[in-house]
Amino acid sequence: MQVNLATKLLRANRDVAAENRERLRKHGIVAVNLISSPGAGKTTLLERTVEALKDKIPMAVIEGDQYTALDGERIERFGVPVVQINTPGGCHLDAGMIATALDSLDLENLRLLIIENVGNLICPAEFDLGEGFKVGVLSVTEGNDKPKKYPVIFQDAQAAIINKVDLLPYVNFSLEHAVQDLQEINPGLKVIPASATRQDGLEEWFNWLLEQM
Ligand SMILES: Nc1nc2c(ncn2[C@@H]2O[C@H](COP(=O)(O)OP(=O)(O)OP(=O)(O)O)[C@@H](O)[C@H]2O)c(=O)[nH]1
Ligand SMILES: [Mg+2]
Repeated sequence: MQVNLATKLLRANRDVAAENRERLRKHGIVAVNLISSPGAGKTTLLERTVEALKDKIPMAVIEGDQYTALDGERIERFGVPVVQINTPGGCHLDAGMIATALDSLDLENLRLLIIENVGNLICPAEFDLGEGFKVGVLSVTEGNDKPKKYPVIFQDAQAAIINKVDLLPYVNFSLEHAVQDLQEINPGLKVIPASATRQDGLEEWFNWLLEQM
């Protein structure tokens, strides 16, 4: 019974995601679903991304968070449209939430939509939002075992950012090993080592994003 309910829920989500995807396609908008465990650096990466690209590409951000608007406020400072979605107790965004958020955005004048999912490496992976691309963020403080322990997001993603490489001298993490594991999980995955604070690897990330437009 429980299994059936979960299947129904995922099927209903998939239908709304397909509607979102079609709506975004009609408007020529590329949507990116940014997923990571809490604190891997999604909002910091977004801050750098918005700062670098907002004058080149009309963009908006959807911020998913369980309880606060803190991340939304961080992005709003850059003057791009932000829709904050709270999911009290919920560990992921779903397609219906994105459909509602799309209603409040000026889709005619957008080209890039970045969605920061709720910080969680497991639940968001199951829920298609209608995005064009999924990007997984892993940070070097999380440990080398994480891609293999939580592979679904990396299997489905088009790119993975290994963030916080500035901390490599202080943590027990092999970048080489992580790249190897990620590419074993998904041979087509674009892997970008980066530091959102020291700004390493960000040009490569921006260029990858621009190539998808
Ligand atoms: N050293 C270092 N710290 C970083 C880097 N990127 C982010 N941080 C720090 O990591 C912490 C969490 O960063 P956020 O960007 O808020 O992470 P997040 O993934 O958005 O977190 P949630 O939205 O809560 O899931 C903050 O203290 C950041 O300053 C980095 O490249 N290097
Ligand atoms: Mg965040």
